[in-house]
Amino acid sequence: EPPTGSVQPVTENIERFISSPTTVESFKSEFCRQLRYEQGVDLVDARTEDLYQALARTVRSAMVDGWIATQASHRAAKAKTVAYLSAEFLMGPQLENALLSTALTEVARTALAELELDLDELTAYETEPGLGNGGLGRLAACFIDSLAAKSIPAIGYGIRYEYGIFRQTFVDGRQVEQPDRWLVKGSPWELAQPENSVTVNFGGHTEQYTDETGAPRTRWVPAEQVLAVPYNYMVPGFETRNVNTLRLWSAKATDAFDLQIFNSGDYESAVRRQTVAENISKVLYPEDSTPQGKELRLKQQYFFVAASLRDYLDTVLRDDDLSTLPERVVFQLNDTHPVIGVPELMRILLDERGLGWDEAWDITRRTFNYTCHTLLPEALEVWSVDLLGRLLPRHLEIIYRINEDFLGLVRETYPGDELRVRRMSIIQERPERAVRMAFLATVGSTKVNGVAALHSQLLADKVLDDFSALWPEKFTNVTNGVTPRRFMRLSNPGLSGLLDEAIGTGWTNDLAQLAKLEPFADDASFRAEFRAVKQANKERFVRLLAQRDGIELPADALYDVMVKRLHEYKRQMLKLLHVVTLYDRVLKGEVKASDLQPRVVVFGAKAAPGYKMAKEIIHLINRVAAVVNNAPELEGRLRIAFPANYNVTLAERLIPAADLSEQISLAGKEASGTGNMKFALNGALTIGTDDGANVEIRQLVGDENFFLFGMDEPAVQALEDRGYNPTSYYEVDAGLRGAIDLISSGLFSDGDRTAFEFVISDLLYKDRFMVLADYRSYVDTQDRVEVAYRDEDAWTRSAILNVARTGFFTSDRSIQDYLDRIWHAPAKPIA
Ligand code: CJB
Repeated sequence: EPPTGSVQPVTENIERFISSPTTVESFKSEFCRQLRYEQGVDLVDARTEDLYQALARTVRSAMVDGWIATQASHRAAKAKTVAYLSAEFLMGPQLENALLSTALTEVARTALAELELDLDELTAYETEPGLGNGGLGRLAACFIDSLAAKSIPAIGYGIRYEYGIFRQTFVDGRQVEQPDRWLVKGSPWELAQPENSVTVNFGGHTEQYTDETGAPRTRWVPAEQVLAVPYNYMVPGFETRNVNTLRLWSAKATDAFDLQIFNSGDYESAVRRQTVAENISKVLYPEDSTPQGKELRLKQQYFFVAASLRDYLDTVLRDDDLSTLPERVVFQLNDTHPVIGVPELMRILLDERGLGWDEAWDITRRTFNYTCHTLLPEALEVWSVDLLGRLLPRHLEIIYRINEDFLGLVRETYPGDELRVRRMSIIQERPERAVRMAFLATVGSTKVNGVAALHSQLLADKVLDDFSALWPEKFTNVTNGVTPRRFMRLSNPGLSGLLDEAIGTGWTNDLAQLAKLEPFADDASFRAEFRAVKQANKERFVRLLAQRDGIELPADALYDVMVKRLHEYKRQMLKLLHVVTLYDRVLKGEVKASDLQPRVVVFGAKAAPGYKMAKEIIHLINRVAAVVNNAPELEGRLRIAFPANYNVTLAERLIPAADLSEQISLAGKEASGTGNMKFALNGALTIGTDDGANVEIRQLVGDENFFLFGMDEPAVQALEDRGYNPTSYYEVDAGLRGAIDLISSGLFSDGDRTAFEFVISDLLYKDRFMVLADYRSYVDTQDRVEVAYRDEDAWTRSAILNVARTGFFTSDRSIQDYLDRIWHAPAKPIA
């Protein structure tokens, strides 16, 4: 469409006048222009910061043509769009990925070298945007990468938090959180579009009135307004010209607030209200899987969802007729955080577009789909009716009506079954009246999916069993995946080079081709090369950790890695008990230190700031590390490294260096896991329970290439039903007793025997996640790992087979499954 107003374009094709920096010469020129005219510094005076900013903006400008063309082409084609609604996008560093996707890595390297600058040095300078907590946010980032790579019209919608996930530091071994001020120097990757800002309303009341036709209608009369300002991030696809959009919203006070400043005379309180508005996008809530039910959090959710729906309908779609909406867009709900979008779309269709209830409901239900990421009951969001009614009165009315109709259907289907009606109600009555967001999502969506085969089965059989009985066809599975661009090609250039030589370069966007690697497992010279790559990756990681954290490690050791959020259900305590057991055996003279397989145990984990047990476990790990790492008895053969502030940047260096991947959650608790996939794809063997996607990994790599231990989900259920008594395990197992007693002895706490009572007494008397029940199986399996690792050839063979057999776990395949089972949105590669 031509721009409105008096300004007319001078030509259709402005690309005649400008060109994107795709050659060494033009790259150099754009870089210098950025440095001088945008950063305002001369090359000789430029600091690393200036150079990085100029470089990033140069690369960004190389993506703009594709980005503009993608939007124009998709609009012209009226292409069906996937709108991925997610409160988190844990993107990781952008520069390398943008260079890879634009195929400009070598151009940039050469251009910079000609200016006597080093690409790798500038790459290392980048601070990542930490706009997510963990798996759920990183999955969203992998998904938008794959959507772009597959040329699917897609938009990611989320929040531009001013402060991302906190920066973790350790003080005396305890976690201390520092604010993540990732935006203080500005982000070179974003394009603000304040002219496309939209208004989001809150509070107030509703009114009934009759419209021109005499029909009764409702309108929402809100009390507060906030402006949502879009910031666009380009999402380039690998080996396609398509560049999709990630649109993150930032909250700003509206003019209404400014007017009050003029009129009220109460300047201070007017400014204070402005701050209140802008608080909405201030900070990412750091609780992973444990929603706190805070008012500001609900405001965040409605804020970004309302802005996104408004943006999609008015700016992207620009279509008056919404009756075909389900053919034009699919709103994918990434967990329950965006579920308020269901009543929001209903409100738009009913109150703004004047549709009748039935038609509005039909459109809404056909437009939304819901992905559930958990099985933990405490992770399922509920919003008190009180709070929701105060903040979003019209939405609460709509939710009540949805529930009324839905319970009508339940009564009709199961006459007289009032117990079932109460169980299935979207509104829970106790402990307080509240909206069950997972139920609202299920009722308001066409499809509901879990994120691994076991998880989807448990969802249908346990968490949402009544719903799957009512609507079996609604439930499906899409096993998670990870992007091989970032987590192989970029993070593991050594392995990538080997793969390119062995099987060609096609694997990067067709990961099933990894199967061609299979015969190389039996090739001794290939195994030697594979081992050399792993060794070089360890050395690279050792150098990084020395520089980043001042941690000195041997590179010649089994690298045993457990990185993920700190959660009791993930069982970092089980890993720690194993380490303490190894130490205890040496102290007791049961094992000679010289017989120990040299091992470096790496932990990386952030705890939610208010999660006491998780923080105590972090403290305990650090205290054990301090003793073990300096214990003369161990002769340096057992080391614990717990670098603070594990993030995507560190993951990219650590995962390629790992030999052993720890995936040891209690069976039935980890929905899927995605770290497990990244490790296997980088040639680590897994020690794991039959949980989440571990099940599928093991099926694919084969039992002989996977260290399975512990109870499976039915065994866990049976033990729970029998009554679980952790102390009984302590009493009969001398190894377990040794480890626990060593912790209680004060050895790790300067003689203070009570220092870790909070953790230890919970283990002995409660142990909700059955650490003690799985201890023996875990430690015995670790002993098998140690033996297996000593057989270099057999181990390497298994590692290669892990790579060859896990191509299934590319997020490209996940996206294809979403397309086939849920979205049905065709690819639209641009010319
Ligand atoms: N997950 O990261 C989160 N946060 C939540 O609040 C709930 C679940 C994780 O999502 C990942 C992506 O689906 C899963 O792989 C992981 O098992 C799950 O814990």
